[in-house]
Amino acid sequence: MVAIEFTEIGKLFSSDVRDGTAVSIRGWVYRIRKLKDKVFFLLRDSSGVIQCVVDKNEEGIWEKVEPLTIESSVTVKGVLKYDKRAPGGREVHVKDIMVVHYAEPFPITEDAVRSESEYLLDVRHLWIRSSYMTSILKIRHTVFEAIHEYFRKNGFYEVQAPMFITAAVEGGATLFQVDYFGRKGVYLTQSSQFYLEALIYALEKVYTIAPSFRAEKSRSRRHLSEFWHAEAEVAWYSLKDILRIEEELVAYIIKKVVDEREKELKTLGRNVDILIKESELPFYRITYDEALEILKRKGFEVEWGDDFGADEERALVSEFDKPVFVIGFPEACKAFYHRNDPERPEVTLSADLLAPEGYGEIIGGGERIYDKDELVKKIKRFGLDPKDYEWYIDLRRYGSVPHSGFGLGVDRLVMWICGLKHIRDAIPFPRDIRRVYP
Ligand code: NSS
Repeated sequence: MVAIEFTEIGKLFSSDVRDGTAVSIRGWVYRIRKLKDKVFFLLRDSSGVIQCVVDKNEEGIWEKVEPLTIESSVTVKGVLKYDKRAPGGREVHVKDIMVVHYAEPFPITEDAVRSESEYLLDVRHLWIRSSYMTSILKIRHTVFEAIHEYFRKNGFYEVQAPMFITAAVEGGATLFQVDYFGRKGVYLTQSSQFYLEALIYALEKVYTIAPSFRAEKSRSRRHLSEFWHAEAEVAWYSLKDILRIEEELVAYIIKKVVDEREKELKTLGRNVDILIKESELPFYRITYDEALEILKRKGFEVEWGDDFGADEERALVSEFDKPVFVIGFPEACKAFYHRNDPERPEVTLSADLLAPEGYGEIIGGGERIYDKDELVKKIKRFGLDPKDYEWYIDLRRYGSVPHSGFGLGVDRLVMWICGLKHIRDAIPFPRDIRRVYP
């Protein structure tokens, strides 16, 4: 058998493919329109969509095309024609077709799509083929690529941390317990941070991209129970140093997406100019105290020491046209590992990065406690048992250094970049309190 070369459908729209070129393409039937003497169907592959036309006079083809169904898989030989009436100005006149699989009636109807129903989540394994989801998935791909690029260009080592762990990083309330060979006290990780902290003593600048797990008991537009976490940790770095890395990283990612994914952003109806403006450096920096003043002015009943929820964050970021760092949260708002400010011990040397347009927190980070006694005291102050954190405390026994790090919620970043209403569309197979299927 002679191997046939197939052209990517997206490439058929490039200027060097001339009218009248013979082409072979393959893919899935996206839409069909059957007339008396012609059948039009849109064929899609991962690179694009093109209209195909079958004439009734084409012998041996008509019988194969008449029973075609949405999502049937086919290979097509034909001639590329320029035609203003076709979407994108080009179409393929089919000269031969092989139907690899006649699909059963596709269950996703236009009504289901319009209603944006839960049903689309039940059939997520099929819905990911839509142009909406495909555009998001391509942007997400570019986001991951940009994260790796940024860190690698800036001297970070990529590392991997375990997913089975024995003590909470971000508080016991959202821990998933697992049955680990019958042993108690084993959980899914909430963050790779503590392992990155161990690794800086070998590699100084480290990062990882991995899932984190949180038993988030409420449903929200921006929480998943399994999310993708890009985390970095750097020896010798202060809060100020790490904020610079955070903003550079976010700006780098957005620039790459804008450069390489304009078509996908447009498909999603995302305003690219706004994104470009939003990624201009530096980002804004305000203190927790200033944030509190803004919220009070806007009528929120918040007191010093309160953490901000989604509503407060939305109100805050509406004041800014770029991301904003909120710096110096009170001790009680943040996990125990945050270093308290020696000049003002009631606040931590921490910062959240809030995304504009109502999206809110996408990064949490700051300086870590590096003095052993200070750490043990704070663990106790938080009602935790130092025994559970023995190896972590150990890091403060052997050449401890000041260090800082952060965690970026990649799905939240994708949600913002794509302009999505709900985080679950930012990830192919979302997991939340109600959903572990498909
Ligand atoms: O809880 S965080 O604010 N911080 C940490 O986990 C640190 N241990 C990270 C570090 O310094 N290495 O979470 C960090 C980010 C947060 O800003 C969100 O963007 C995202 O992780 N995040 C989530 N995304 C989706 N769903 C859920 N449930 C979620 N929780 C946090």
